[in-house]
Amino acid sequence: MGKQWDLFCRVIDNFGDIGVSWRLARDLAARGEQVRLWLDDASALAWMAPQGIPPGIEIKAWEQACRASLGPLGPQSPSDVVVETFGCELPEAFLHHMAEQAAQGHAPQWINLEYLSAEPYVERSHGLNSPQFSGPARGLNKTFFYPGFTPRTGGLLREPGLLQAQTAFEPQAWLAAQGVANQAASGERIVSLFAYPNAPLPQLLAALADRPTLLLVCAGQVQADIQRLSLPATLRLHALPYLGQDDFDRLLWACDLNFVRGEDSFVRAQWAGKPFVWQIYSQDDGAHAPKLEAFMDLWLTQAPAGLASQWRAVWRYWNALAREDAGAKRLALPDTAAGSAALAHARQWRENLASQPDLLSQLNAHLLKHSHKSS
Ligand code: TRH
Repeated sequence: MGKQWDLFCRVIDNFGDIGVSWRLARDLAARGEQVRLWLDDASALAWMAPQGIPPGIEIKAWEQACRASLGPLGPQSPSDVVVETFGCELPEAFLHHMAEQAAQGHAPQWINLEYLSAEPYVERSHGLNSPQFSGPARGLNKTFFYPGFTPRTGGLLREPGLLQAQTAFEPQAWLAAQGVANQAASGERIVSLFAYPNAPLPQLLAALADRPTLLLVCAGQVQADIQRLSLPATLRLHALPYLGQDDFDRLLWACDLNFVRGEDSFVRAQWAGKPFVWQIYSQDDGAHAPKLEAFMDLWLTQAPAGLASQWRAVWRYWNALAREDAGAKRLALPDTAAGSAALAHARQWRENLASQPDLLSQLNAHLLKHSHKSS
């Protein structure tokens, strides 16, 4: 019997919070753990999880964890691990419940799962403890767990069997199942688009006009916006419905180039081993600019110089961080076809990441190492 996990997720905006939490919950359940996933808004699961809720996962309403009458979660299922995603702040009633458990000699291990970044502070902050000196959780300890791209971070979510599933994947059959006509023989480039509404769409269309292209556009505002623009004659546009998370992954595997955003699709694009362009979640204080640069520095370390400068220009342009530059008046995409340097680099980056332990294995190792301190 696995551990009992309580995962807390607040949907701030978009789908990243629930997307990451849902992946983590599924990965836990697949490894035999028991998960209660507490959500303040579960509506996105209707499309993200079309097969329903797998055994081992229970969806709970956040509101229920706020009730003082929550009571013990049951002697059969006290929390072993509590995960607060992205500093979402646990309800006070639940903190009381954790303290009660601790008083009975079963203190849950408490993890704050942080946002993903390649910035240097991540290695410094990963694994830091925050002992609680006041409030309902006094006496408990919270540990900061940082995902990341290097061995001194918590790594990335990567469920067992992911790379094998990709190897067995048949893109043409998958595309046909989505109702996309097969024009592989014409040498058509296949591109996916998942972006924020401020992306420079006309410039993207211009950049894609140089060869026959199938553009698979994800559901949402951008899909409506791009359909109002005039399309190059060489471009076939296909509007996708909201896909289940597994099919979203397959979309990335099927394409020659993926435009992704936020956090979870950004990670999945890296696991796809295909060239990609990341649109970072923009912050009012501009904190996204150094975050984008830090990732590019790491990601491009082993890329050939020409490719590295092409990618930097494309990514900065796509993120509105260099449109004033003389050299970046338009989006100039690198070649991403079979045999290209961009594809070789994407594969080599994936290999580098896959040589590091995945996030959940690292989290479990951390919990095991520290379990004696909290029991
Ligand atoms: O939706 P996002 O922009 O989420 C963002 C980021 O997480 C950001 O860091 C955070 O601060 C902000 O939300 C609040 O992009 P992201 O992270 O890629 O999440 C999208 C999720 O939706 C991901 O799990 C993939 C999933 N998805 C599908 O499953 N099917 C689909 O059709 C689409 C379009 C997305």
